[in-house]
Amino acid sequence: MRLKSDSLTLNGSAVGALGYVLIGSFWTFFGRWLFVYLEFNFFQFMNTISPKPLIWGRLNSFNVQKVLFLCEELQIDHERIDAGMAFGVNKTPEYLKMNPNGLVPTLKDQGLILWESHAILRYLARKFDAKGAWYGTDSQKMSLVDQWLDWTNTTSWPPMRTLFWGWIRVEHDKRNYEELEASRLQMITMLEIMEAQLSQTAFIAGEQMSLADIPLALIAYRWFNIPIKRPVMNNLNRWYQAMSQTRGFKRYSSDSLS
Ligand SMILES: N[C@@H](CCC(=O)N[C@@H](CS)C(=O)NCC(=O)O)C(=O)O
Repeated sequence: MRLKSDSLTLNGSAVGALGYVLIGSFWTFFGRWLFVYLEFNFFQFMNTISPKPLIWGRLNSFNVQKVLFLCEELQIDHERIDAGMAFGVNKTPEYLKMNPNGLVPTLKDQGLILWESHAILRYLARKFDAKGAWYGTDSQKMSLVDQWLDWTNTTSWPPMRTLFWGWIRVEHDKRNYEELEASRLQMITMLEIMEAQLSQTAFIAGEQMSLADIPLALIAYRWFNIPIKRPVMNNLNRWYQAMSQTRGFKRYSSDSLS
């Protein structure tokens, strides 16, 4: 009788354990996906009834930080959804429908879906900065801002990206130190170009701070916060001090790098 009841208890526990395993596996495989799906649709729905711009992207992303920096400067009321790397989301079919690159950031604003961080910066400046303080109002000023924004993406970020990943996201025993040194030297060449410009103007595209200073300040933050040798550049330092006093920089670029 006792034996029978023990074996009944055992069977009950086994069924219970199996239940936990099944529920656990279900949650691991589908729960997170379901959560992402519901969150995604909730924010999409809210965006149809509220005019706030919606931004997908994680806080430690260089390209997302550019957009958030400007939102902070212009005090743009917005919603943000974590996406990218550990957060996932950016490879889901729903996200890929919006941004086929599967990268962050993506912006949704009143039916407009926009990717490419610099396109988003220009859009937000045109829409929320009526005086044109950040992008300019005449075509010459705007073209200079464009020039430096393009230069950042094509020329200045690639070596900094290698340095940043190598020093911050790769274990020390797996680092390619030769590649890191080559990127450090390339970065010095880039920064000398900035130093020369900043010896003539207060900011990179002229006498006023502009959109073009935002990505470069985020790059400079990375440059000054990795353990490398840096030549002294007085104009760059003066400009960097000015940039680090801005609200956008203080809010989105003062955390430790990750
Ligand atoms: N040219 C794009 C590049 C976007 C990009 O490379 N984003 C990175 C983050 S900085 C990304 O999405 N990485 C994949 C991930 O976070 O999962 C832009 O300027 O928006």
